[in-house]
Amino acid sequence: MIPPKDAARTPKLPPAYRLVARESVPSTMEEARDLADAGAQDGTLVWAREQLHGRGRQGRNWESPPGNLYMTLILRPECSPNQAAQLGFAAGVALGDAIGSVCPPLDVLYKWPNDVLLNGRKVAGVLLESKSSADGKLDWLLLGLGANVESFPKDSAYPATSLRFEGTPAEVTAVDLLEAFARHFMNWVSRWLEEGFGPLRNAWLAHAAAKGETIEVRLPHESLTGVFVDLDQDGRLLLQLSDGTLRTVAAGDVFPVGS
Ligand code: BT5
Repeated sequence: MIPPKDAARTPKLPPAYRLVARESVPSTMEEARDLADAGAQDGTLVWAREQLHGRGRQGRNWESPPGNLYMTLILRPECSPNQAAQLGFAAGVALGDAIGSVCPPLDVLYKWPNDVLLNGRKVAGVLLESKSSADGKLDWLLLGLGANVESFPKDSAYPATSLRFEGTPAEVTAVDLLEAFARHFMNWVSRWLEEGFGPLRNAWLAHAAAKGETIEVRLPHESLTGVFVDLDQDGRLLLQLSDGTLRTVAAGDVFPVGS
């Protein structure tokens, strides 16, 4: 008989990663930042079973009870900070691949910039933070990933979901998802290093949510409504406004119109 998988086991990651496993932390971002500042090497991955103060972009809250996946990866790619932001797409697509490899067939879509949706609801989000030296060279990039395996908040700004809610059997745990993610992410990073953003951009666009549809993009001081036409070569959103002009958006929050 095959023994039931132990949800409490420690993840086994490919040798390119160095796992730092924690039970409970305020946020894996802070843990990773301290390690990065102390010189931790590329591939150091901070993983926690729960976060007490998990955060999203713009200082928003990220609900982080035990059972879901919370991790931050320290990366030191030799590229500009702008190019490094493309790794957020690698995280989204790698998580989509990971879901495809450990869960029953699910309708995975990517929501700009780096969210992953299941049946139209957010299952995962990515948070990127970086530090550059005075000459503009990237020192480190922190890639934070939160993915809902067991539970999700009921009152989020964008409707949320979890793998379990979408029918993934109880045997599949956050540890399984992390292991699968780590493998796929590594492959996408190698491809990105060798071939640039093109293949990643294509993979993302092939499952992009709301492409060709009218969307609302909320920016810090304004809100834009237009058709999501394309991603540019750097991963920025191209939006066609009602007067026909094209607007390039580097950061913002996408919602269906009128939501
Ligand atoms: C994100 O922000 O989507 C990035 C989330 C990154 C979380 C990871 S967990 C590991 C690492 N350590 C951290 O402390 N953070 C990273 P954003 O697009 O700003 O989404 C935040 C918004 O999503 C919130 O304002 C809520 O409305 C909603 N939300 C909060 N918790 C959620 C959850 N668990 N699932 C889905 N939506 C959530």
